[in-house]
Amino acid sequence: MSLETVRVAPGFEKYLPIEYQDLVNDSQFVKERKVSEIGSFKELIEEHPMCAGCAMTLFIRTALVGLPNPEHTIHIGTAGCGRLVLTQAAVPFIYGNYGDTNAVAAGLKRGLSIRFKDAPKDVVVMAGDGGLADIGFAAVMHSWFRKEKFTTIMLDNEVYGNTGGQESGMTQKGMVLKMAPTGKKFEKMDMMGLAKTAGVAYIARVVPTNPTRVANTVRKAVLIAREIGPTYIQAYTSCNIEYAIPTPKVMDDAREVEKDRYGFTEYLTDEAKAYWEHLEQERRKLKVPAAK
Ligand SMILES: Cc1ncc(C[n+]2csc(CCOP(=O)(O)OP(=O)(O)O)c2C)c(N)n1
Ligand code: SF4
Repeated sequence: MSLETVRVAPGFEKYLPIEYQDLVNDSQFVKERKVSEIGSFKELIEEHPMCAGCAMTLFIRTALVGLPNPEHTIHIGTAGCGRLVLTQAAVPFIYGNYGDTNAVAAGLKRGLSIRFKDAPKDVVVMAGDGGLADIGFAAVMHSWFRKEKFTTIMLDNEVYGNTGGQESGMTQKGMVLKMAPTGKKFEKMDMMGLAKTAGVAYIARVVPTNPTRVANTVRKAVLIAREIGPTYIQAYTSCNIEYAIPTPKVMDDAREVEKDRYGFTEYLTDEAKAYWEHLEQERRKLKVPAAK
């Protein structure tokens, strides 16, 4: 949880793997990074076993750049494609059973707040639409109603990708999938609306067509969760395998979906808005440029 706890004795640093040296000397652990700098610093994730062209990977890669304090962040994930990337990142990861990510995150966040009163520890759940809107639905809703202070990010590929194409509550009505051969009979769940009803402090919907926006949204969500209450990001992260999107067309699909039905939206409660304005003022005073 802290570089200090794994700091090697002076003089021995040079014997550690180059990956470790880069991480402690030239990554987000040392200073805040911008999406536009990707390629010129050591990223928290560099390798993964996801399908070629998977938009979920692009989303997670840029989302990680937005973490305000990765050294003191814990990710909670579960079965589903996203954990294949998250488990490779230089951020501690806890594998919740499928369906209980938000219960695990709530307990963890509360424990961390007691143990580290003066040092904020950020907890971020990243899981699929099946994991959050279907099997984990109750735990998600209760973490929101109870105002648990962590961020939930839904990797919404509108299908159970990892298990071969079952419909989820987030699949669009009428969609035919390998394991929904007669087409989905119900509407896509309105998780944004449910988040609002539950009093979630910051809610955003994004598509990874604009990586800077993804990183900024994650930063905002994590900072607001730290101080105010639960935050929720719903990210369209198409499954090119189950939706048969040719790899070179993945971003075309993302742009079309964004234009048609998944435009960037954000909502803040009054309390979250006031807190965010305060943070922005402080940032301006310190003359720290906004991330780009
Ligand atoms: C309690 C439980 N039920 C079912 C499964 C099997 N399972 C593993 S991944 C998965 C679907 C994942 O879909 P989603 O959460 O939408 O993530 P994606 O793979 O699409 O990213 C299921 C049903 C499981 N691991 N645990
Ligand atoms: S199955 Fe779909 S969501 Fe999973 S890694 Fe492949 S393209 Fe991505």
